[in-house]
Amino acid sequence: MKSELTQLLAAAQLAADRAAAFLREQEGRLGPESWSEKRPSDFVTEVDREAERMIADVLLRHVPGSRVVGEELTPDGARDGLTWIVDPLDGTTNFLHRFPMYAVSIAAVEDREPLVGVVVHVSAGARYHALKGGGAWQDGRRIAVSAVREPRLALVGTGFPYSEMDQLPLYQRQFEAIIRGSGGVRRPGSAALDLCDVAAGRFDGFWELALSPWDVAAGALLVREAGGVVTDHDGNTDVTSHRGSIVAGNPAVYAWLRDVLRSMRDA
Ligand code: 2AM
Ligand code: CA
Repeated sequence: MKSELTQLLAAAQLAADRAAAFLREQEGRLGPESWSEKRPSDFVTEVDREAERMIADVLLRHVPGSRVVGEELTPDGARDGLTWIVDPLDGTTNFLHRFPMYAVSIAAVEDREPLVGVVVHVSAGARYHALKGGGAWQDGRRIAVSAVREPRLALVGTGFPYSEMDQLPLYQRQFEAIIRGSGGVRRPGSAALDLCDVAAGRFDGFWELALSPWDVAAGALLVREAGGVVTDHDGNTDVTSHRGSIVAGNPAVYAWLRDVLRSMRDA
């Protein structure tokens, strides 16, 4: 099993590195005439699709019999057996504006359980990975969630609603409670990187209302292997099989965030 995971990791890293090199080369080349909107404010370009083709090609060649569920080309693919959950470009809006918070995210999942996660922060050249039972790592160094326990000292990441605007009133209530109770709130714009920031202990917690499996599959394994907790706002641990809410953090800050989110919903 261990050597199997190592092989999956090698394939995911190769695929992510290739896509990251391509994205680095393409940054700043796409004018607004080539951005298309999937939903209001949800942009995609030929660069997202080409990066996903490159990734799928490497993964399927190195791991025959596996499947790919990717944001742009195969979002509704079947998930039985070993399945790769791929976001070729997490943070497309940032990429289009040359704001440096965007990433490649690849996870291997079996029976809804992430086995391997790889995230590459393209402009920083930082490479994150986690193996189920094998810890979380940044550039070859083991990472761990923070030891901050008190909410008023916590730095909390979030993502604003961007397409599903009917969620804005609920989000604004959550935002007010968390900004009042925490040490600070940040919104970088790539959920995969936000979860890496939790795993590395820079963020003490993170929440968002609606994310897709490819935004969070790799990052969730990173957080868990770094000693943190990730669930949806109801406490369910399966965050890779459908779109839904997310809350993550070191165990203490996660517990506080979940209590706040629960009280907002019940209010
Ligand atoms: P994406 O770039 O792969 O679509 C954070 O809010 C998450 O939502 C990101 O991981 C991002 O993933 C997705 N997202 C889609 N459109 C967005 C937008 N206009 N602004 C911010 N995030 C967006
Ligand atoms: Ca994407």
